[in-house]
Amino acid sequence: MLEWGMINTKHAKLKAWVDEVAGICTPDAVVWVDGSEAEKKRLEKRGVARGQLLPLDPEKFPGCFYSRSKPNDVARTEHLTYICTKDKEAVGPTNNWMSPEEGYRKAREILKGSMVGHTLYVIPFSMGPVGSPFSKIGVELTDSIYVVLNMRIMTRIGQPVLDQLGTDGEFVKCLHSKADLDVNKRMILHFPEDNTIWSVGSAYGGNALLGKKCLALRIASWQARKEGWMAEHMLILGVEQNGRTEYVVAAFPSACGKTNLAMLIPPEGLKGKGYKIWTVGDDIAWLRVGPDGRLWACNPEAGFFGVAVGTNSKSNPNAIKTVQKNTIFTNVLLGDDLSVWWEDGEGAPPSSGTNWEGKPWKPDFKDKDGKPLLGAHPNSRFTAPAGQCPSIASNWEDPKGVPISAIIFGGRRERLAPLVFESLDWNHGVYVGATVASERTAAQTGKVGEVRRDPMAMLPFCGYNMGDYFGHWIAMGAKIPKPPKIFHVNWFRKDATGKFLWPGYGENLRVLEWILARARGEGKADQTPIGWLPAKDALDLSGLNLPAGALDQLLSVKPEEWTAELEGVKAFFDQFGAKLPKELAKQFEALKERLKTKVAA
Ligand code: GTP
Ligand code: SPV
Ligand code: MN
Repeated sequence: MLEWGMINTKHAKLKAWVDEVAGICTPDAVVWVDGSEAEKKRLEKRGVARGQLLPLDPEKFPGCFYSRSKPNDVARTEHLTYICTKDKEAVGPTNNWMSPEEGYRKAREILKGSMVGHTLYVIPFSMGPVGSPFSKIGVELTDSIYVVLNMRIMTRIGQPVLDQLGTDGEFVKCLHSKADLDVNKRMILHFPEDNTIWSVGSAYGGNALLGKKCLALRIASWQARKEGWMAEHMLILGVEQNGRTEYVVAAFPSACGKTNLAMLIPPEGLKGKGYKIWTVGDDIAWLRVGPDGRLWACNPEAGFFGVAVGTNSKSNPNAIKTVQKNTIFTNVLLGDDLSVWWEDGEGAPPSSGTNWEGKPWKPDFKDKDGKPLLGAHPNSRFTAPAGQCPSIASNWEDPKGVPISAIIFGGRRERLAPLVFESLDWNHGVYVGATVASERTAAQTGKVGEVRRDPMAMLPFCGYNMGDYFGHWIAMGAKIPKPPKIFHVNWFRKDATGKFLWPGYGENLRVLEWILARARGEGKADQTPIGWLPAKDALDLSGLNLPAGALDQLLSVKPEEWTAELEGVKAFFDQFGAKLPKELAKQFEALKERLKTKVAA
């Protein structure tokens, strides 16, 4: 078999595994990815020649490519995502389970000969800086050039990783094949007991870039529980003022504002306060207890795989600047002038182009229901190197990570959840995280808008029984001598006419400001049954001009609505049976009592 690229490794197990997979998938060639610039150019050329990539206008978008996936392959498919363990209980009621035997057998059927006529690429990658004691190494075998080029941006790849692995280093075995991209033969399988991931039949980001959700969350969460740390679906950002920088992490469900918050630009009204915001990560945080007794966070990724639709120089100027070069755009509108565009994007759309489905597109075109024909899919994405972000923190690759002052949970709730509240203590904060609910977005297939429970924004990403996961959160609290405070935010509350009550985006710094003050033991707050809310004048709203009554609505807590919410929480918790930590049942009862007292008062 043709071997292309240098195989500079003496790792016998790795080589044997590559041979074994090549034996199943029977590619025409095996290529070891070294991560060099020359290799990148070669791959881009090949991708273009095979019609998988299109170079954009080199003047306007240097180093950028366009890619379109199949219309039925544009989001994560949670119903086709499995955790395969010996014991079904290990994955719990919120994950799909399959036995490892069945998983391997079914996927092997699809993988057999799936790479005939294609090349198998071997991508050694590191989640976290190469060589950091906190990093985890994976090797992804894939038949997709798109995957190789995306992994090159999202992770650290190539020879340095092989060097780090040495002759017998541990790695996660990641196998990906597009196969025939048939949704009926699509499976995203995780074998945490074997340190293995097999993904077949999809080329969409979260299903195919196996370092991201599959390794850095599902497999890592399993390892983290065993090893005493945390793998979370969180952004990491630093807030600098007067020479001091404080860091927060925030867990919001997919397409609920992590990238936006991570790259926030201080709003006009707070300009005089001299804030600077530093981006450390926009999607995943690995958290450990540091020698100083605080919780420290690292971003295991090296790039951003961000939602394109809605990104413009008003909502997220730093993201717009980040994607001007060396970026891969997936499922956006391709202009005939080799430009890209998306709804609520930047500038005027091109006069004509091809939309995400490959259909001819002009600004006035309508779909079959008479609605404007979408240029970009709502879950269209950009893949861009983190280092290109103007707000990237100078210490974003520090293997120690950054010390965390506050943990923020949030969801997309039209009603109920106030703009912000602070939990009473760590265990109550875990309850708040465990009961997050959010309206579904386009980031996963399914009905958009429906409210579902998404604890810690990890529902689709926790690699084991969520009852045990809640227990792990409780246990971690006891192990952190100086724990961060835990908050909940909601940027998405609406008024009676369906308009957002809070302007969001940069203005969210006003909420962060209060959160950080509270974390320091400052900032005024009023106690309510659900936790501490900002006192009437505690948020700095200078220059904001909120409509009359908006702030009252944003900060209102109606005990009867929260009492009604308890029903859904109970049903959700009941699924876990004996796995639900007693502490959470206690928190539930305590909240119920506090709500009663308040109603009576
Ligand atoms: P994943 O990459 O899927 O994990 O998502 P993410 O959490 O990084 O999502 P992102 O920041 O890309 O959020 C995208 C969606 O949230 C877009 O529809 C934005 O318009 C919307 N959004 C982000 N921040 C705000 C905000 O402060 N207010 C409002 N109303 N919408 C927001
Ligand atoms: C998400 O859906 O939460 C994402 C995109 O960040 S993906 O990597 O596709 O999961
Ligand atoms: Mn995400």
